[in-house]
Amino acid sequence: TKSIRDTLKEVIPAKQEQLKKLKAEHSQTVVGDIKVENIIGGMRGLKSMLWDASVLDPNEGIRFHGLSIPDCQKVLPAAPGGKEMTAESMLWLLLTGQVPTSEQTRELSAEFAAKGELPKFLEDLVDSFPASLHPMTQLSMGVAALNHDSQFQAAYERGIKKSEYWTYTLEDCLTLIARLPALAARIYRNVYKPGVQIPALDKNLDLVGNYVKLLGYGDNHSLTEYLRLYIALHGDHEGGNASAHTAHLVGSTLSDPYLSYSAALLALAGPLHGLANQEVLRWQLAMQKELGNNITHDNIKEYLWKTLKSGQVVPGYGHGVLRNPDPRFIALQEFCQGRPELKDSPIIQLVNKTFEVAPGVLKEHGKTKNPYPNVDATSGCVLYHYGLTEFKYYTVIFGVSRALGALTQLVWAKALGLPLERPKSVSLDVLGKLVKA
Ligand code: AMX
Repeated sequence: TKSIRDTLKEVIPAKQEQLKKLKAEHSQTVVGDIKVENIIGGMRGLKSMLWDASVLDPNEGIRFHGLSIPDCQKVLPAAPGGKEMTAESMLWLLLTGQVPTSEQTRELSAEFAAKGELPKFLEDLVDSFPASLHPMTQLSMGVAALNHDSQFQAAYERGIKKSEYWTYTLEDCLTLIARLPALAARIYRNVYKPGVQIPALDKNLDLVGNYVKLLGYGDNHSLTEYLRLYIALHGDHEGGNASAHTAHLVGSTLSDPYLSYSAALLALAGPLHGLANQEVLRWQLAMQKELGNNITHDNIKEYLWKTLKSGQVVPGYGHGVLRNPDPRFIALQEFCQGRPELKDSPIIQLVNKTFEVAPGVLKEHGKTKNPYPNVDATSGCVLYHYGLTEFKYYTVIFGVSRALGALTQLVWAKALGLPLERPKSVSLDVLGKLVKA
């Protein structure tokens, strides 16, 4: 079987050619206008960066190299004994644009399991963190420290040709992905289950299978399948979102993949981004507590208005780009509907009922451009049902997942020779002059 390295070697030249042609023939072609609203409005809608692996359509949602989420669920290989697509399958698709065979993904799983153990100094570092340090801070620090073994950094110091950057970047990215489960699980155990022995990686398991095992839930097949789906689905969401964009920006300085992704994780830790799933759960549990046994549409509606009138956002609803229910939300809902143990769960039923009411309320409220749920409206609530109730940890799982897309893009940025990112900023006075000119 062809390895991921050989597959990439084959697909890179065509993309390099495509870029070269665009550069040669269209460098000066205008593709859009910059409006004042873009400059003062967080650059929403401004088409200004290259990101090849996924494209987000406001109505349809995300496509990975042209494949929608239902397409991916159909064609991407599952783990032995499972039905859901794996992290390895999604990574292969993101990196190469091709659908791997089961054999190819299994080889990748074996490679990840073989090199996924943490260096001793890193275990000691993570063990020295106080349990009160936010798990995302721990994850970001751990990922940064893994750059101790960066092949890219070592090769750069030695002096390498630009055309070789991507190969060392790829090695770092694969090693980082391999080590993320052990790092993320160690943080979980230290913070929430201190003193419990963490098992070794199982050479026969896929990345997520091992992650769940190390977390201590290895005998829960349903949770393992949920996390396979969750981690594949959250793998990439275009390049402009805060974490992906951060990885890209930092990587463009030729910082190595560990440092780039460490920075991205700090962006993911914000409540408007990756922290939203924990906010949703907190909010849904508070609603559950207040409504008690009276969970009716009218009572949920009233609770929604109370949230909005107190000046808070409804967590899990709205999106910077999407203008319809997020297909990732739909995929997770369908996963729940297909499983009796989840269908009857009170928290999952409450998420469903909220979904039936919230879009109407948000439309009436009239502020958000998208009154529909994003993936976070359900993702954390399902984890809660499974007994993974430590919601400060949820963004860490998101962080394990988002590595797939953000690291893919670091490899491609090097393969395509993308330059240092450096947009031009303007002062208020300059902007004032520009609008008069
Ligand atoms: N509830 C109430 N008001 C909302 C809202 C919501 N869910 N979503 C947006 N609004 C408000 C905004 O606060 C803004 O109000 P303002 O004009 O007073 O500042 C107005 O509607 C317009 O915002 P927008 O253009 O529709 O959204 P945005 O692109 O600025 O922000 C997002 C997008 C996701 C940050 C926002 O919808 C939000 O805060 N949602 C709740 C938090 C959440 O679910 N985040 C998860 C995002 C997905 C992810 O990264 N994981």
